[in-house]
Amino acid sequence: MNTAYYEDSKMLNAIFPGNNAIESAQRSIPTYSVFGIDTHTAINQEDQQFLDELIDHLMRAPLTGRAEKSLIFPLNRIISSRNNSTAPLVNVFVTPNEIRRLTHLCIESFKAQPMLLRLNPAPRLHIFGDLHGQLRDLRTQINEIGLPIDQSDSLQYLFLGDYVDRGVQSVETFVLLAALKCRYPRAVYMLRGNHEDHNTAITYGFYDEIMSKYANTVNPSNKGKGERIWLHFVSIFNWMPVAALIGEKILAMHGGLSPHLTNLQQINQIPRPTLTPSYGLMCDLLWSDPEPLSDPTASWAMSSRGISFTFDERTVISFCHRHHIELIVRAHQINTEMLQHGHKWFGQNGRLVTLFSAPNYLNMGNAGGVLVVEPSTTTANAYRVRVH
Ligand SMILES: [Mn+2]
Repeated sequence: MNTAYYEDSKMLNAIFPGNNAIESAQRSIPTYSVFGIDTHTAINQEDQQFLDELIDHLMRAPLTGRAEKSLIFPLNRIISSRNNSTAPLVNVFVTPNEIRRLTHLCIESFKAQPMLLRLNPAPRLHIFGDLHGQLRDLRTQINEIGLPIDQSDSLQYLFLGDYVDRGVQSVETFVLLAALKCRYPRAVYMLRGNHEDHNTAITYGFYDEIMSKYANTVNPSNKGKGERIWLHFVSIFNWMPVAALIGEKILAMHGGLSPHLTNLQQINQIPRPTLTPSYGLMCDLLWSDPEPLSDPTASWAMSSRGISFTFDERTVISFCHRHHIELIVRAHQINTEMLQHGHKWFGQNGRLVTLFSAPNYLNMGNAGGVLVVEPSTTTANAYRVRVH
């Protein structure tokens, strides 16, 4: 793996103007529990052991030699046209019982969190963009950064969604993250992407992956099993939070801003459980994109995706100014400008960055980007993008 570090001094100053500023911001954050982070979710010893074994199983399972057809499962039209990679997969199977048990823990854990998470970035927060079922790549990235247990409270993960679809190990990718999230509720945080939804994942691969892995129709006793597994995942999706406010300075979500967003507290008022609506605040947080607009008088435009909007840099700057936000971190896009480093700064002012963390996505040869937020109280505050 090729790893490079980027220090961006312009961003460094923009985000954390000085030690005093960040320290006072930290002082003003009393405890995690005030914000509804699920520290009070009691995980008993049996559940802990279950999660440890599941995590261990997924992290240690060997790779297959090469991607064999039988392991990619009967390819549907979308996947076969998009993924003909011969890279090895992880040779692992999660049982229906494991999924059932994890679903229960995971829903309880998400329920205990607000829709807008509030995190303190200290001491080290890693933010991931789209993953799309690439378990092998996710494991490599986690191995490089470390599991929370290895470094006791010294690192945190925030995942911005799109765990499923496109890639062929979406089940295992989501299960690994959900298990880590339940096992380490103060270190691992997950937001919902537009693919974590019944209407999207039924079309772009996840539903078909579940059916091919869990609905063996040759045995009549398996009737309905695939559907039940699918509903387990969808019921988790419907409880996932949609945005995170980090150190009161960085706002993170999967898609982007919304013309409906006038007060950050509106995010906490979105009712749950819910499918992702096709219009409105929640839809935009998961679906919108930044895009330079040709009309200098417009701030918002209809998205070419056929859902939600695009917004320009002036919208970003005025939003940041109004809500005292220094940086918006989002995912949801990969384009030719992102191939080399897996991320892209939007506009001239460095107020928005797009992350994409699935390397060689659909054989595009792209790098996967992971943002590291690292406030320091001893030296100049560090802020860097790590590129895999
Ligand atoms: Mn997306």
